[in-house]
Amino acid sequence: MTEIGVKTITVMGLGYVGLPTAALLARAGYQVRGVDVSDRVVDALSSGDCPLGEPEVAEIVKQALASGNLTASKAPMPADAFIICVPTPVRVDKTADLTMVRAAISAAAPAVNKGSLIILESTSPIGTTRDVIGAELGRNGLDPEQDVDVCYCPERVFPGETVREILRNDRVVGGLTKTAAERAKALYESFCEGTAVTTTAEAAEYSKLMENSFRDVNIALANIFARIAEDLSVDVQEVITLANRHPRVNVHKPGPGVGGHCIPVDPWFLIEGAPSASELLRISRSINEGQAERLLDRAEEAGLPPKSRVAVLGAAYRGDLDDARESPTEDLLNVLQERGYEWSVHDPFVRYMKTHNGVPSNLTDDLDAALEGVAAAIVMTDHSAYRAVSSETFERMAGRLIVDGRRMIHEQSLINAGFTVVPVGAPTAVPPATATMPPKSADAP
Ligand code: SAJ
Repeated sequence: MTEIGVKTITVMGLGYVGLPTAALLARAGYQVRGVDVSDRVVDALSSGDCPLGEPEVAEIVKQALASGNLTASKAPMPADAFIICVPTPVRVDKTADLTMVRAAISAAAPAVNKGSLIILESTSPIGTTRDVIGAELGRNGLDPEQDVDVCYCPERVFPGETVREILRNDRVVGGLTKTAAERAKALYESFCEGTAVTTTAEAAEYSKLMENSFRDVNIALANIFARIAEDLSVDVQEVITLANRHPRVNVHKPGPGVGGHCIPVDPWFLIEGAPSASELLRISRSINEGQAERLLDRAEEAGLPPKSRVAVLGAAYRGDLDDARESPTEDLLNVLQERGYEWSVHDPFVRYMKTHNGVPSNLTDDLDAALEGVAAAIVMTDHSAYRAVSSETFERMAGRLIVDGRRMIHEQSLINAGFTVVPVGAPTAVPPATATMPPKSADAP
């Protein structure tokens, strides 16, 4: 540990990346002080509890607190290293909001001494490490290249697999100087199994934005393939399987859009930095943002009565998570509101969903109640539980229309039971004349 020159570490921001990182560092023997602006987070940790729900994270956090190597507070203290893991959202106008990075470094800077290592992990526009972190340290009398070691090392965790991903993924470590990068590399390799690859701060910032933009563009391409298939009455799912047999082709999965805290946000940092060169990124964003509305358009074409009541299945942005940040379900709720529909949103895990412009989420964990009497069900999240929903469960709907934004449901058995199914990436399927007739037909579309 001494060759890294780090025994004490302050982690600024105890969210889904900062807290598990702090706990893993504590487990590796460092004295870690976690700092957060939230009373709720600091109070929970001070009482030995973990404010995050992911079981593996909760376990290592509780162990780290019990060992005494991890403590939490609202105020930064001097330390050998500082790691900043705070959110970097986009504003309504899609420009980067670096307020929390600025607040974190300005709170930490008075506690930074000569020789400290400062690492930014938050996904950030190119130049942030130098222009925000370095500049603030400069204002506090420290030369960011001579007096301290300043680095950018983007987090790369996949929610739901956080601990494994922190430990196993390779890291990109970009320094304002080579010495800074080498020191941060040694720190990460002291508690992670992955290799830390050194580069400049700007290349490291760009690599993170490139990774998530790559995914956004590829999902947009899959969604375009889905739209073509819908228009030409082909099933895209089968065609993707065929195309992916080619050794250099990997078509992604079409769906109701792209959610999460990173992929719908990060391309905007590149678009803002280089607007004329980023046309493909902008188009991809607009394709992915338009998927939810397209599902509703197709439901209406299939007979969804105007201004009726629908059940939205899934609030989370990805299956089997309790995370609804930037979820495509919010895009759908916005369009449902605009067009005068009523709805309830079922989710087995999400208990709270932040929506904008006063649009209510009407969230419930009772699937039967959500489906009771509605004109249609719209599947938005690939929760495993939705695979098992039977046609009997859907029978409590008043209408017989099911939109499958994830290709999750047992399409054929539902069609046989008399339901019309609108699958993403395939033409609308209507039941055969011999299908089981609905027990109640009052409001059926
Ligand atoms: N999705 C599709 N089709 C696909 C894959 C995903 O529609 O083929 C949708 C998902 O349902 C979800 C969204 O895209 O709504 C994003 O999900 P995701 O599984 O791609 O990833 P995230 O946002 O949970 O995590 C990503 C990961 N980045 C990459 O895979 C390049 C993760 O490794 C990053 O650490 C994380 O963003 C982050 O924090 O940046």
